[in-house]
Amino acid sequence: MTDVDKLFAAPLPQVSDFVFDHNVARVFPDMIKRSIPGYPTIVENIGVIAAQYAQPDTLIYDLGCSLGAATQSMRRHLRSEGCRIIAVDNAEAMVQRCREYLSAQDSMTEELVPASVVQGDILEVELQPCSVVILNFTLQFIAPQHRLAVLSRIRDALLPGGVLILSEKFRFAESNVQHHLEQVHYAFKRANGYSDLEIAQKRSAIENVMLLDTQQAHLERLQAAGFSQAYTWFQCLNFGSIMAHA
Ligand code: GEK
Repeated sequence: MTDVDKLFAAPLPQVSDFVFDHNVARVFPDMIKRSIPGYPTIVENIGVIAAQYAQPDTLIYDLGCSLGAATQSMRRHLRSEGCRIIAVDNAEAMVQRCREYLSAQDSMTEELVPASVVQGDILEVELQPCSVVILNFTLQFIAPQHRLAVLSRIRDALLPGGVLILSEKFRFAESNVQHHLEQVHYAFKRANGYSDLEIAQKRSAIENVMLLDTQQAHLERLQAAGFSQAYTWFQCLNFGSIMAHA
């Protein structure tokens, strides 16, 4: 059971920077579904795409896994012999719960692809040769000056034929497009039961820790990291997901 996200419902004297602590982990599934338009579709199709590109006897990484939604989806879809998923997150609260969720999934379904959860920083974790890497709304929390290095390391670890799925909240270079999509995103959040106060306080909490790029900047950076081709396979308002081929 997950709790309803009320973290920003009451007026806060001072809004601190957002952290992935136990309070967030407790409400995370509710928070992310009510905040990211298209999230359930992206997560389900990460499983479908991973099943298409996973190679037998290879590793798959879910970097910034939170509670393991993408890992669980891949385990629902993957049939490749000998694959193993490594889910990584640096937040202890997320890692703890993610392990619980994955063992619950193990107890309900037989013969799932094995998955282990590692507490570690994406900037430091050593990546072994792999066929699929997931960065589902994680790169936006990495300091911009480190993003190219992260993508280059992923590119170097991917086997020929391997794929990276990169989902992000996008910024738009044209100010009126930015304005329209941002306003509709707030309407999406209001339609999901968030008040104007919750929306405003969450926005202040996140604005220093989640720094956004345009789709163009993502595609150019992927090219600079050595990916042969990258394109957007899904977009809903100002959120989307890119596939990048090794
Ligand atoms: C999902 N992928 O539900 N190293 C490791 N983890 C990190 C780092 C880092 N340097 N920085 C941030 N994180 C998930 C959702 S949430 C997105 C991903 C969101 C982790 C952080 O602890 C958090 O769990 C995750 O990245 C981002 O499919 O909350 O909008």
